[in-house]
Amino acid sequence: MKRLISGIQPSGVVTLGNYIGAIKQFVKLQNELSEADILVFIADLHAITVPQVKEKLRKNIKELAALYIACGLDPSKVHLFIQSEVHEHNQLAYIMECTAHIGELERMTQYKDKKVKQVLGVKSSLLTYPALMAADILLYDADLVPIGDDQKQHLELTRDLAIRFNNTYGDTFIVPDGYFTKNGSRIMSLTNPTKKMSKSDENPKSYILLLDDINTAKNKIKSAVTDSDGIIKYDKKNKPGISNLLSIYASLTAYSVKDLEIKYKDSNYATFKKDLADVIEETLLPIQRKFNEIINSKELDEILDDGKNYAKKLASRKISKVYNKIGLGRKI
Ligand code: ATP
Ligand code: LTN
Repeated sequence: MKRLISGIQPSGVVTLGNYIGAIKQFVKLQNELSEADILVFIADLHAITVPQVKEKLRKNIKELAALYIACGLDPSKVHLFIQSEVHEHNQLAYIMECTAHIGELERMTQYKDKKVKQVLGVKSSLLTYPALMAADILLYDADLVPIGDDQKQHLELTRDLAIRFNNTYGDTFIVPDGYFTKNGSRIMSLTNPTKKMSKSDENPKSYILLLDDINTAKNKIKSAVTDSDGIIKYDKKNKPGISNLLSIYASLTAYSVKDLEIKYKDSNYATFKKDLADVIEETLLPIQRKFNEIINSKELDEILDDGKNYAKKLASRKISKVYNKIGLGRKI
């Protein structure tokens, strides 16, 4: 039986980028791989590598849980849990820190990008972040990890750490593969289409949040940065803005980018953007409706309790095995 795992940080409300690059893939895999064991979690420990406000963090955790379900994750098929409630993640993260080299952590693009934005000083956990991510994955012997393109480097490192540990202590971890969507693995910012869309961006016009007011979301599409030649054609290098909007459109509908280029051959950007804004509305409305139904329900807590119990069972077994391999404590 294949096992899949993935997580999202509750560092803000989920963006359309997170939805297309990650959550939509989880839902697709859940429906296609009926035999697979799927774990999805809220990566709250990852969120505190940069400063968070307590009340906001709690709200984001709960909302992310509800959004996962509102986007179509089926709790009868997927184990949904909160990372910090399964303490073995921290235990294995330390072992991964003892496996990783500082040089390979310093090479991570996400570290380099986020480091320069930290006005109150860079926390050491921002550097060791990939060790925790490796732990999240290896703790469960996951075979497949659905993620966006920006996490490719972290997954490569996870594989290297698994192989290194196995070579040192004997076969312990499964070496996981990434799973990426062909279209939409990197949705770009609406205000600067050479940068990825990110929920922690300081400019709210750069992203669409799944909980954005519908008209606000539609206006963000209408004011998205494009070029001035007016031709609706995918050309990532020379026309990054319109290419990004084409990727978004294709990811949310049955059209391919090629179909859209033909459909809008004789149209202008305003018409194209208006239609895409309608697609965004059709995407967000049912998600928001379901979100409002479950955000304050008892059911949501029960789902998270069940998920936690399941994850703990797997994680505690694995961490004992790892400690034994290394020779920590006494043999059990
Ligand atoms: P932050 O801004 O706090 O760094 P983020 O919005 O970049 O957060 P994460 O929580 O780090 O999002 O990512 C969750 C998942 O969403 C990951 O699998 C990641 O690869 C994917 N993802 C994030 N941003 C995008 C994007 N712009 N396009 C496609 N996938 C994305
Ligand atoms: N680092 C990821 C979130 C994340 C994750 C994971 C994804 C943390 N642990 C394990 C897949 C598997 C990010 O998107 N920033």
